[in-house]
Amino acid sequence: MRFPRPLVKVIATSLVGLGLAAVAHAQTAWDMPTPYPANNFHTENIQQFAKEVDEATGGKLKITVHANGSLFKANEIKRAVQSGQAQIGELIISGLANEDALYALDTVPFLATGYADSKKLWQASKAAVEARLAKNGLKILYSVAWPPQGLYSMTELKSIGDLKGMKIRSYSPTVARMIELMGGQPVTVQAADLTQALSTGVVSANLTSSATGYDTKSWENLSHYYDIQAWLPKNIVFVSKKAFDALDQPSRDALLKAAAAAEERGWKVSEEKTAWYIDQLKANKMKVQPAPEALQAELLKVGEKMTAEWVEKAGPDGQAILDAYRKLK
Ligand code: PCA
Repeated sequence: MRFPRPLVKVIATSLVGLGLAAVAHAQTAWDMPTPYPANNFHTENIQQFAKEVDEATGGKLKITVHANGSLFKANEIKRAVQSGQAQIGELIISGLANEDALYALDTVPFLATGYADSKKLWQASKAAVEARLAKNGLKILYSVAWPPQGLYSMTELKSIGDLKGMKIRSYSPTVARMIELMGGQPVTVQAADLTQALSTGVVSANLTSSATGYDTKSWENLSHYYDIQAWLPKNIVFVSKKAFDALDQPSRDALLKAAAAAEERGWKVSEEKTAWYIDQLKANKMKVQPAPEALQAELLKVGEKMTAEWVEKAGPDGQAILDAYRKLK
């Protein structure tokens, strides 16, 4: 069958037109697995970041956030991005501590216990963490700290002896080590499974922030919160270098700009919301208090031991980071 010539021309022109339109609106869709619930402040910050990227790229780069370990579980997210199953993700740095001691630095107890020090610790260690992740083809976009970590318990604690043999929930190798040194039994439970682990009695104490205590309705299973302010662990939002390099320059610029804004916003919200989170624990009838003196002194000793252990593991490079941090203080 032969088409009349003018018709062929019309069809050909519109095909070219459609092709151009497709290029002009070429859309990149990224999946972003994250470990924490949708209403967590990190996740809300990430949603805002994704929205800003969408707007700044005129809809060319769409990031779909899959919160609460729904696409990949917390401990699968790094590998998923490394292997291209997802393009961007979020994780807690100290969750990687078995790969390299460097990743454990921000969970060394009592090394940096407030926001100002925590920022300095990041300043001193950021380049090394970036270089380490670059070896895996990953690029950090930004990092945000959690509120200070406290100790939740079902019973009153007077000294470290009260933790003897207790099953205590851990989220990273360093936290597990601290629990061991406190005489407890560490049980690794990711945040997404925490409420269940508490309600079924798998663990009866927990080391985490007021934020996660609030997110997981700690008061349903735990009665005491000791505000020991042991450290401020950090999350990173990171991207596969390959996916990043495949973007056009304006999209890369937009992504980096939104990331810088998210970092600033995230640290601010984390710090500002801490008091609010603690108030929520109180409002829900938890006994919120500083650790009794004896307990705090014993915990500080555990911190000293863990600092020494960290230096030994992290070697001269680690020592140099620690020295740089202490100079900034
Ligand atoms: N919440 C996360 C990590 C640190 C924190 O404050 C958790 O408990 O898993």
